[in-house]
Amino acid sequence: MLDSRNPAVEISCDALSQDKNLVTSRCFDNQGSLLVKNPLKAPEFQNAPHNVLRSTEMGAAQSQLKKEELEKLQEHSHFQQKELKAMYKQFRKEQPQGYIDKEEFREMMRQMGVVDSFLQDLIFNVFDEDKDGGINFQEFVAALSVMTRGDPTEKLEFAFNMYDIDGDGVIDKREMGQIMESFYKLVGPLVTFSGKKYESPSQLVEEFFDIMDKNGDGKITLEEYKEGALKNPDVIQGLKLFS
Ligand SMILES: [Ca+2]
Ligand SMILES: [Ca+2]
Ligand SMILES: [Ca+2]
Repeated sequence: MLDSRNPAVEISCDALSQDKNLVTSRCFDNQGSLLVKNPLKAPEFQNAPHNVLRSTEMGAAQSQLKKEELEKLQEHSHFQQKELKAMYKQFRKEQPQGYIDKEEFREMMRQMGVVDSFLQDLIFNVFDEDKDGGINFQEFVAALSVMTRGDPTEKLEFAFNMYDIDGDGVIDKREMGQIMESFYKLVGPLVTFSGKKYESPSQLVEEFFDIMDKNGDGKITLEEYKEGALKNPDVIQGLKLFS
């Protein structure tokens, strides 16, 4: 959430953890659209991720997941096998090629109201774990699992990976500056940090580094990020894209 009054970019299905049939009844409506809680002013994630669940590894022609693939996905996600089966079936039907490319993902994001191409790419990059330019079924499941059912540590790592744009293992001020610029374009001045309002992205970046960059080297490591997040939950609450 960016702002408790305007939780604009929270992308998750509501109350997933309580819903045993989340994939069909909660996450996806009758048309196969992913229902998104609090999208960026868009009511739902229309026509979206049934385009997503494609897998090159699992084979375009494969109509069902193999037993060992299912077990592996279950092991590496918070989804049950029957949920994974339903997700796979639904998405495979729509997209036989096995992955979603960046343009398709951008279109999905636009439908969600994420119109900023920089933000679209940030989100794409964190989904595309192996950085091959496509999101396969495993990558989609992994990201959705963290976004909807991940524990706090998983979500922190997810956010960290998104902010670490160049993937060098640290967040620097340039990266955080780019991100805050985009957030500002999206939601306007942010209200974070116990209600304090920040009039410019750079002001927020400086405050963020003051709090998070423990050794003052201008870079935030995952450890610093996690530690800072634990000590300053409202900072992270204000900055994380997915809750
Ligand atoms: Ca990929
Ligand atoms: Ca970096
Ligand atoms: Ca540091």
